[in-house]
Amino acid sequence: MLYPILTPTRFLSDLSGIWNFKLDNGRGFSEKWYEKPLEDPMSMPVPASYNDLKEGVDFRDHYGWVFYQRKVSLPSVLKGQRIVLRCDAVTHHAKVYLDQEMVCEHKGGFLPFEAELDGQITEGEHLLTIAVDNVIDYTTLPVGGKADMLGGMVGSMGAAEDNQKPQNHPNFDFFNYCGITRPVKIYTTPLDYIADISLVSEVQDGHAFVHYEVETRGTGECRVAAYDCCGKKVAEQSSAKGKLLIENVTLWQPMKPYLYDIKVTFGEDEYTLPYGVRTIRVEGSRFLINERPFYFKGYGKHEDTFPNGRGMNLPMNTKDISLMKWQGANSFRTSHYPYSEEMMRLCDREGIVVIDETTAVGINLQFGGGANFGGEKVSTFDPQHGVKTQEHHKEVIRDLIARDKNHACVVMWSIANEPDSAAEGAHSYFKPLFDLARELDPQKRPCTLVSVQMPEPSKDCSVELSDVICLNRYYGWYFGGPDLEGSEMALRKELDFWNEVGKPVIFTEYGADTVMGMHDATPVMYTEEYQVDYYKMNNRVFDEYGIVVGEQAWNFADFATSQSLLRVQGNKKGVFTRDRKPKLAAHYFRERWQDIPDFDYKQ
Ligand code: GCB
Repeated sequence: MLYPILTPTRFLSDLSGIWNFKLDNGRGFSEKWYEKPLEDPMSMPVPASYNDLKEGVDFRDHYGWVFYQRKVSLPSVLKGQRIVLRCDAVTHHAKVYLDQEMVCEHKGGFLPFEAELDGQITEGEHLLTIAVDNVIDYTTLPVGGKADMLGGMVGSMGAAEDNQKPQNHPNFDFFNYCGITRPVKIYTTPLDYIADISLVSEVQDGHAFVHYEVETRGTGECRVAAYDCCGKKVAEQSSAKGKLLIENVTLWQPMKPYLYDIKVTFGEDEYTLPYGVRTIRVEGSRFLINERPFYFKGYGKHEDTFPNGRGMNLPMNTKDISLMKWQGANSFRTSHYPYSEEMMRLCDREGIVVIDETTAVGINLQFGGGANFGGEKVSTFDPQHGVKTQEHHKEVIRDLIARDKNHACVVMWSIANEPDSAAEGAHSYFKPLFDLARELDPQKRPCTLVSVQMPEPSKDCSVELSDVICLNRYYGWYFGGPDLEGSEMALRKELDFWNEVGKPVIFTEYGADTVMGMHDATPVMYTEEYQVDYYKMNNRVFDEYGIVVGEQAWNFADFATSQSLLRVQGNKKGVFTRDRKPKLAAHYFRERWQDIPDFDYKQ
């Protein structure tokens, strides 16, 4: 799937701005709100999550549908073009109407979808309405507890049982922000057009073959050319499938990015894709980028800022990458959903390495001791009562790879975060998903699932399925805290097990909640000093194991969550605060990471 851009043959209009907005009162669809201008609408920016933009619990925690609306009209010069409406992310379920007609519907809140409007959009003004639903349950990704039961990761006791009002019960630890969180755009192409481009690099003796495949609709001649960063043509072919030879190639390297422009023309259509040439391979317990052992230094992140919620925030994305570079970090994971394409393009140009995660978080009914299903223990993959997400999970994998397959920054697919991967049925659930990702990715990147801490890691289906073992571990916090000595022993014991498995290991989460400004001479939990000691202990152990090829602290910054006894106005495991001020640990990591090279740190 191509990112929409302006080219000599394509027009692009970004519909970002203030839209009309209304919470559904249960009659939005029966009264067909999409057919006429919304009555007494609120003002709402697009893109943004709506939750933090008006006051009050009823607004922030609204359950169900909301309606966004604006007028659109297109210049008549676009007549005769193919006209496409593109929504980059609508969380979690969208119904899109143009005047009286529904033009498309989409499930899943973090990937783009499109509708062709050629027939519908005529001269004059049209009413564009996007109805958005935020309901999560055990058919959606991310997963929510059953709406009619107590649920979620941290179930509450008592009063909530008497409240029959439907609510979301996220089975995950981040606020269920929703709305139109990324831009809505209209773009055009000629009627015969370039539908997709897939690129794979092979590097030999300083030269690269870029294997390409252009998917087209209609008829026309296809030409593909590569330009270097000075705009000089370095290779050209005239077929829809083939390979470009780039002599004396400059590779895309972590922290030293280099992008070629791959320019495709087909009939009257033209599209240019920035592309970094690099290779990825796992060999034994090493993760090779351009054939050199890479060490991941960085974070699990969130798209989470105030008051945007999960709404795209280009300045904050830029700031985050700058702060990571200031520390010597080189990578992050898109926990726990695909991030905006703007962020992925930024990482390509900044040389940041990305582990790209699907929306599959919460596929684990063990959280809260099973309290999420009214206290009844339900096995996660129980065919009758367990999650019903596998088909949708496949769709998400398809759409994620379709969107991100050409990004140089993406070095691995994360199929899920902390599923119940040692449970009965986990292997049958995940094997087809790994197979699908491996089949669909033209670059054949490694695949992983990110494992939750568990008593018997040998039962984790990740041992067999993952190319790289990704561990979320909280030795010294949830497990063993505040006894860092005992926690260190337990961590070593687990790593001895992984040593035998022999695959590369990345710690994709480890962290301790820390309230900025809380200090003590004797480090106690929640102080900035404890966070530093916690990380020192964990890092000391990682350094002793050659199989550990990466450390990604949890989390880059404090972030919003549902309310619970364990969350103090959100999750405070950030190494930075939510407004990006460094805690002590940020300075500690800065010292550590500046001394750790991107390559050849281990072995
Ligand atoms: C985890 C989850 C992450 C949570 C984190 C925590 O294991 O993957 O989403 O936020 O723990 O802080 O508890």
